[in-house]
Amino acid sequence: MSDGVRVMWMRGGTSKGGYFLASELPLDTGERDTFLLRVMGTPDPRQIDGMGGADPLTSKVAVVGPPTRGDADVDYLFLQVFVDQPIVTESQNCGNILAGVGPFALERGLVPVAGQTTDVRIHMVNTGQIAVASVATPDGRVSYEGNARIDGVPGTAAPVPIVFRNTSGSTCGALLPTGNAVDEIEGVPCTLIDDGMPCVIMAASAFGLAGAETPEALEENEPLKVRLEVIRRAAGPLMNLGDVAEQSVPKMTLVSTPRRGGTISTRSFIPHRVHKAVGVLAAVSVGTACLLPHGPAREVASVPDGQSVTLDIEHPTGAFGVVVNRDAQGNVESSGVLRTARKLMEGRIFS
Ligand code: NQM
Repeated sequence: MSDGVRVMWMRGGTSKGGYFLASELPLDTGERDTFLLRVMGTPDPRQIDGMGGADPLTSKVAVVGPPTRGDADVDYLFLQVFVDQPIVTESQNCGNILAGVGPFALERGLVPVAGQTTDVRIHMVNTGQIAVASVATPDGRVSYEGNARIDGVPGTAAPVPIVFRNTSGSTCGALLPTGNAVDEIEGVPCTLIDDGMPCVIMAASAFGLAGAETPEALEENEPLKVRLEVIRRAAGPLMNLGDVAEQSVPKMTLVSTPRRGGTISTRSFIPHRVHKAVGVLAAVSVGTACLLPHGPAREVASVPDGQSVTLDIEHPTGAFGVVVNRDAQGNVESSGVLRTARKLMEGRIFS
């Protein structure tokens, strides 16, 4: 590693991390993970000796390479590098870092430019689904500039619309892995759901909260954090995730009535820090929970009518719109989200 490894640092949606070509990282996963821990400066709450930003949202890695299936243009493996524990996990997907994958693949020549915009079919290796991202490519190259605005990111950038199909049961094997819309864990009614991201959805009121608390206030609430972790550890095996002690799933989402005219209000523990916004596939999963016949989400949600609806998932720094298309039976067939991405730097990184 003395010559370093080529990397591009990018903002993807409301997250940030290092984008690597798979062929330029160590093949052995143990060696790869040791390298990535050094890259981020983990374990250390400040990540002072690395590039991580002392937050799970800025301690993320995309590994991108040629496709291993015929209906994709590229493979994308997401790796969450923990901040204060020496853990690199493949156990979750990330729809925010996903937003940078199309631009990165084009920049690295894995995919040719197709016109004013280029659709990149991304095989999300962690969970096995395809996402299609449309990247602005005027003048034959990626453009990061534009008028799209997403909550949680200042300013505007080129839009990166993304469509997901068949995200139901991506990791847990079924949308509702227990077969129930509601299960009770430690006396708290929970929806255990996976529409792209395993989430445990609970009413904020079940914890004596309003649901509009700041992330900082929630992170200071030690008894709450302890209780949520007990519920999370119990939910893991019920969701077919096994022992989740060292996994970053399931996400623990507290819901309440919308405050700003949206569909529902959320506060998400991911799983130990509180998200400053909400994850992409987590928002899709919360949106789908709002459409269930009953449960903690449905009870507080304000759901628009129709087969194709936009669900505005409110979060601490704004709202996240998920366009949901349902079949005649009401099952979610596909969902669409708007993200943006920005190339921040490229160079070589040393371990
Ligand atoms: O749910 C953070 C993020 C995410 C995940 C997390 C995400 C998603 O915002 O698809 O994007 O939940 O750890 O980057």
